[in-house]
Amino acid sequence: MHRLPFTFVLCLIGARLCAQEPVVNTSHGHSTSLDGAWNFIIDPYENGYYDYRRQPLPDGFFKNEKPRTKSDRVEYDFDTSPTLSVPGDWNSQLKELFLYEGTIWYKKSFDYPVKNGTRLFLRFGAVNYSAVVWLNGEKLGEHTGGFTPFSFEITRQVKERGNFVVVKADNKRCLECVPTLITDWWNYGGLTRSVAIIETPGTFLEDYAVHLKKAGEISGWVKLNGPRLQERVSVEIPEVNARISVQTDDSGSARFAFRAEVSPWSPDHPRLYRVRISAGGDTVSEKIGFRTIETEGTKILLNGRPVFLKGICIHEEAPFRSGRANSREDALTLLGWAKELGCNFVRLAHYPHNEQMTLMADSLGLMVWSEIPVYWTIQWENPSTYANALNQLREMIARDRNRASVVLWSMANETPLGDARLQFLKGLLREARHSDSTRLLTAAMERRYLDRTTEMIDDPLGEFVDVLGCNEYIGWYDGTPEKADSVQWKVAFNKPLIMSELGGEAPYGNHGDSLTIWTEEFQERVYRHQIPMLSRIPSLSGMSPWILMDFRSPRRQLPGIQDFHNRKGLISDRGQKKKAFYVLQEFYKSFNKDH
Ligand code: GCB
Repeated sequence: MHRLPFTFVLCLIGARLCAQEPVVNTSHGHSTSLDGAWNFIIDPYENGYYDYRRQPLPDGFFKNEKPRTKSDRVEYDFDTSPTLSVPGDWNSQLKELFLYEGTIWYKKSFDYPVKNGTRLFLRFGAVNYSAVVWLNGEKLGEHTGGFTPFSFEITRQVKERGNFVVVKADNKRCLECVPTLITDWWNYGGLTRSVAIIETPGTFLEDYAVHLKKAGEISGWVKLNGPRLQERVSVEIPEVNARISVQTDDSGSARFAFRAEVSPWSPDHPRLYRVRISAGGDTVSEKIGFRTIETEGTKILLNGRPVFLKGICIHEEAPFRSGRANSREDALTLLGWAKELGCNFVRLAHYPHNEQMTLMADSLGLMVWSEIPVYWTIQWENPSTYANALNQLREMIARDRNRASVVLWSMANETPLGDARLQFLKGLLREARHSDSTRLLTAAMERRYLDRTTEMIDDPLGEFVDVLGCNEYIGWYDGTPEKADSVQWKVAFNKPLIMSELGGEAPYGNHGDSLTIWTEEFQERVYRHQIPMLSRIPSLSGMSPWILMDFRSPRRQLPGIQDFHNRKGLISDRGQKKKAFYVLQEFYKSFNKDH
């Protein structure tokens, strides 16, 4: 809850990391979209930023200058430059940008009916990877991390007419970045998510949490931002006639707890209630579900009852067209397929997905694993890499802390053992626990062989998470599918286990016998041997095979088979279901381990 000092510390560690501003959420009533066509300039040499000695330019592209006389030499012009659609990655919009990694400048003009007494924030749903933002030629700030929202206050700068926002977006990969140089997904660049101006009163509800503490009891907190921090705050759930009023302290914070007979949210019953919070002149209103999630030994309990997480992994890849998914329709298609598969759970890999996904998961009834892109080999000893990961974690939680669907925050995927890595991840776990005690914490870990038929899960990180995640590829990277028949699993911790990845690749429509690699029949065979093996693991509390739909990856080039796609999807990127889809569907529809 102590957002400002915390942000300040982070910004000291990782100087360029953060917009030192609250992540203003879209639940605020008045929001004006800046989505649509933005002019752009491709700038691989960063001409708009540095001079020829690589010194910062005082009059860079951010000034959006026009020649004043006919003799003036200005070598760029946003207004006669082409446009890109926002939200949208640049790689999928222009052939020349398919493999582009570097800087692109974006510009959008707008008018705004300025009102006295209100505050304005410019909010970006996400920019991959780093963004520098100017309004009317004045720098607002910078942000690092490609998958989380950020905002800047623009109250002072906005005029009635002729405003222009300029964004320098840069998706160059780097060793110290999060994620780092190597991933198995496409490095889609640009303003991949919506941009909006959010209007608030002078003092507004910066952040709040409303959760089910136990049956019949709601608890939470609010945090105000502005000149009048001591206010009465009311929280109400009109449908059940429940309401409380509390007073904030001089830091603008208040905690509350009150009785409310809400019916709990679950995948079978994804009940959401309109919740209204008012403080001073500000009101937010959103639909929130109420549930509890905890562990007991090797079980996961949803609303106090054991639940088996029947899941699937998903990348934020757009169905039917290429590129990043970003709309409500994309979310409905992807999560609709997960429902059809028989899932009650999805792992949103390997970074926070756009907010339509968690909103849709709330309303369709799917539990969610949400993660930050601490993937493979991060610079564990670099303090600014740590500050960056911590900031992404903080922003992920700030955006989705009121989504009932999100039951697991994951810190990392397949990271190599070592002390620096353990300290790094323990730090992230501490932060996640501190800022949100209403979810379980996990990480997708690796396993090792004790002997040819015994798999061991004993990563020391296991001691610090609530739920163990483990990726394994028996039958694909690891032996034949039949190898699964004799493998036994040992787990060093008395905790629930989710097999967070497994699978094999096949392009849709590539048929042959089940011994022939890359065929749908081979992929189906992997699943047929995995399922009985998994069913023998007593502490297994869930699974999320890899992956719902094929996705683009620069690592996957095999012509005619992969063509820059990881083909482990159960569904092709054109929506065609492969044979393995039906194997998993049959298992999920018939299996009931919730006891
Ligand atoms: C993994 C990674 C995932 C890859 C997948 C694969 O273990 O976690 O990002 O895409 O394997 O297909 O190899």
